[in-house]
Amino acid sequence: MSEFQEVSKQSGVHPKPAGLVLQYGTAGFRTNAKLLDHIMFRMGLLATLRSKTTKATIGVMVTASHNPEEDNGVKLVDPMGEMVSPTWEVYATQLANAEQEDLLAALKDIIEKEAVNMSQEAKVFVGKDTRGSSARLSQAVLDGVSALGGHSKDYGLVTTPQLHYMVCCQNTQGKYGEATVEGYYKKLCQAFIKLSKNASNCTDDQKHLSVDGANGIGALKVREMESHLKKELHISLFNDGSEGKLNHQCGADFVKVQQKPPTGMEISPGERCCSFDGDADRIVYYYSDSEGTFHLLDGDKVATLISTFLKELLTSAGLDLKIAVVQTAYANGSSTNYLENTMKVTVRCTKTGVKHLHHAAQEFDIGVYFEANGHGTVLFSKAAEEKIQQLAENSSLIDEKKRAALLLQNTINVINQTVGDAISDMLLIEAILAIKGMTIHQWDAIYTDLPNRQLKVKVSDRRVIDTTDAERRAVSPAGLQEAIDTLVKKYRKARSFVRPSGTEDVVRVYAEAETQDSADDLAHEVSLAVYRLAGGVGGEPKPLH
Ligand code: 16G
Ligand code: MG
Repeated sequence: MSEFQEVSKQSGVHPKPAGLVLQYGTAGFRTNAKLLDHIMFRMGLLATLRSKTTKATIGVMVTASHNPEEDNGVKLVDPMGEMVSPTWEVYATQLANAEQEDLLAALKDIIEKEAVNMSQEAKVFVGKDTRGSSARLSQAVLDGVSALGGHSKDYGLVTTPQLHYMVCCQNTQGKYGEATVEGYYKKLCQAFIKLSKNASNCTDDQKHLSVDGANGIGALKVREMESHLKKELHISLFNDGSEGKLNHQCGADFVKVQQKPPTGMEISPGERCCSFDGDADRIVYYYSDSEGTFHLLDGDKVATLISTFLKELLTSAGLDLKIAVVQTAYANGSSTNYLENTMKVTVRCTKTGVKHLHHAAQEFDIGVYFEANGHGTVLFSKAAEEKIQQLAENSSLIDEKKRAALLLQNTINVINQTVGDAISDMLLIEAILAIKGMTIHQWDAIYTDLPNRQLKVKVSDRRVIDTTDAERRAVSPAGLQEAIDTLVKKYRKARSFVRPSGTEDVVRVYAEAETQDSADDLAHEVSLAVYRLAGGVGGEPKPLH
C-alpha cells in the first residue's frame, strides 16, 4: 500500500535514536527536545489512526508545559477535547519505542487491533507552545499526519487548553463554540463581561490584576485577548517572554513549589496577582500583605471559591443539582475539611493526573475539580446545562431566581470544560471576586491552609512503591505504611503520604501538620523511611533546617 511506503520514506527523515525508550507519561511524552523528533512524527501517525477510528478530529499539542525551555513534549487530545484514552496511551508508547525497522509492524499491529478503516478520512489539529524547538517538532507531527494521508490544520501558537477547545468545537459542529482562537476569546469574554455587569460598585482597583505569563504562550494569548475584555479587567502583564526565559524563576509551578513570588514582577501589598504555567493550563493566585508576607492561593482555594459561588447560585435559583469537588491527596487538609464540614459539599479524592479528576467530576451534575498545583475546571452534565438553560429563558421568574440562572448560564460559557485552562479560570475567578466584592485577602481567609512540605527521594526503582486509596496509603514495600502511621502520630493535625512520580524518576513525599516545623520534620522523617525501606540511592535525604 502506498501510504505505508510513504510512512517508510518519511520516517527515514525522522529517525529514532536506537535503543531510546520513552513512556507516554501522566501528560504525554516529555524530555529533552533533541530526543523528540521521531516521537512527534509517530504521534502524527497515531493521531491519524485515532481520527480514523473515532471518525472525528484529534488534537496534538507540542509542549512541555512547566518543564525547562530545553525540554519539549506532546499531548494527544481526544474528540470531546479530553485526554486520549488509556488504551491509546499504550499504543503511543509502543509506537514511540519501536526501532526504526519495526515501525511499520508496530503501526500495522495497532491498525489490526483497532480494526482501523484505512479509507476513512482523518483530520488532526496541531498546536504548539513558544519553545524554540516547537516549530520544528510540530512540523514533524504534520509530516506524520500527511504520511498516512490525513488532513491537518496547524493552529500554530496556542495554549494547550485552546487546542482542546478547538477539537471539541470541531467535533460538536460548533455547539460548543467556533473552532477559532477568535471564537474562543469572543465566547469567554462575552460571558465574562455579562458576569461582571452583576458586580455593583466595582472600583478600578478591584478590576486590576497582575499576571505572570511564565514567559510563555499564556502571555501572548492574554495580550491577544485584551481588546475583547472591553476594559472590564485591567491586566498588567509580567514575564511576557520579551526578555526572560520560559518558566525560569517564574510561572505557576515555580510559585507553588517555592511558595514565593516570581522574579520579574512588582507586587504592592494586597494586590491581586496570578501565575500561569508554560502552556497555560494551570493557574495560582497570590498576594503579599502589609508586612510583606507572601500568601499563596492554590488550586484548593480556587476550587473552594468556585464551588461556594456555584452552590449559592443553585440555592438562589432553586435548582436541585448535585455539586461535588474532586481533589487529589495533595489537597490541603483544611480545604477538604472546610468543603465537607462547613460547605457541606461532596468531596472525592482521585489519583494524581488530570484525567483521573476529570473522569470523577463527570459523575456529578456539577463537578468542580482542581489539583492543588492549579490545574482544574468545572464540568456541567448535559442535564444540568439544560435545566439551567430552561430556567434562564423562563420569563415569568422573579428577579432573584432569574439573576441566579443567568449567572449560572454565563459561568458555563466562561468555563473551558474540556480541560483546566488558566485564562478561562482567571476570568471566572475575577468575575466571582467582583460579584462578591471580595478582596484577595478575604478570599484567602475562607480557611487557613495547614503548613505542608513536599520532598523527593531517589530510589533505585520507584516502582517498588505501590499505593492504594487514591495514593493516600502505601501497600508496598512492606512496613512503609506502618512506619508512616507511627511518624504521623507524633504530630498534631498531621497527615503524610508517598507516591512514585509519574513524570520524574523520584518518589514524592507529602506531609502536613499544625506547624511548619512539624510538617518539615515529618516530611524529613518519612523520606528517611522511604530511603530505608524502598532502596534509596545517592545519599540520605537531608533535613531542611
Ligand atoms: C502532570 C499532570 C498533572 C500532575 C503532575 C504530577 C496532566 C495534564 N498533568 O503534570 O496533573 O499533577 O503530572 O506529576 O495530567 P508527578 O507524578 O511527577 O508528581
Ligand atoms: Mg501545563
